[in-house]
Amino acid sequence: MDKAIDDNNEPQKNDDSPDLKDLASFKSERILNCDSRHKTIVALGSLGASEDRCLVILEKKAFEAESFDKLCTAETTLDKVFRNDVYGNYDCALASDLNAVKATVIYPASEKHIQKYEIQTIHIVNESPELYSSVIQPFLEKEQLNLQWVYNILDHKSEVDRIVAEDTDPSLGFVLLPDLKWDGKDLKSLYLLAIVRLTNIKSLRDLTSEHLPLLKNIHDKCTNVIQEQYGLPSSRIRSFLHYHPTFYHLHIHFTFLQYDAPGIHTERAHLLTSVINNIELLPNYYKVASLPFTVRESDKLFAVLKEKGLY
Ligand code: M7G
Repeated sequence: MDKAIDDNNEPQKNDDSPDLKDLASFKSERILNCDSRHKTIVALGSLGASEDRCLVILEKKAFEAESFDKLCTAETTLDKVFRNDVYGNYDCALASDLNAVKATVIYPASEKHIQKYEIQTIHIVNESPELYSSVIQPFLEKEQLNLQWVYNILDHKSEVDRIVAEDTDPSLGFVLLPDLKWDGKDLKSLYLLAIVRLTNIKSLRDLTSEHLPLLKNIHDKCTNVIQEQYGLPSSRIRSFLHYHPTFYHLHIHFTFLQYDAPGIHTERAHLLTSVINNIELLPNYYKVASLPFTVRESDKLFAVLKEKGLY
């Protein structure tokens, strides 16, 4: 597998590190983000005596309508805040098994992981093909995040039991599995990822008519599997690519349409059907189009763009 693009001085995962059973060994140094809308908190710290940095991301889980009855028992206690006319306002405590929080631990965490989760001022860049080839592409070649987790999935070294569908064809193939962000259960937040087998397509920018069979294969097979396994027709699924992605190995996101998933905004998400259509209309569309993307003020790329007088 081509790993040249992995050469980025990131801390490597220590495969001997045990699975965590609790967070007692996590020492928090700084809260990077606390988002009341998405009900998430992100802390930067360390684990035990290690000097490596660790990120802990906690996210309150959504309710499940089917198990609402379990929420209304004597174990659900109410503490009155106020009552006014017909309005009663209470602090409510649920039994711990109903109050689970999704925890993501990134360890060791690189500077890029930290930047990704830290709340930031962001700007839009309208990336022309010339800007891409002269500035952005050379920058990306030096500054990419490690893709080992992607190769581990493709090589069946990690997350094998989570694979939902697989096509082993060397040029049309992919692996479809739940995204890191999805627990694999709650259909209201369904989030799957199709990772292509080809290792030479970095992003949307690299796609041409040569890749239409791959894109159509992924679209058709993944939407069929989602219909069969989760009962959701393609009309209820949002399939899209990010530009720029965080990880430069082509992958396609599949989410439940009514889920306000992170990263679905117009400045970043490109619907798979539109991508296919654009390439059908113009085979080299993504080579000649200006593509917007966002950059944070703390990104190294922002400093590079500033140096070029673009900000
Ligand atoms: P992206 O478009 O490169 O950027 O998507 P984003 O992370 O800003 O969205 C990469 C996708 O891969 C994201 O949706 C991640 O949640 C997901 N992802 C990242 N990692 C490290 C893993 C992993 O180890 N396993 C799985 N299943 N998904 C991952």
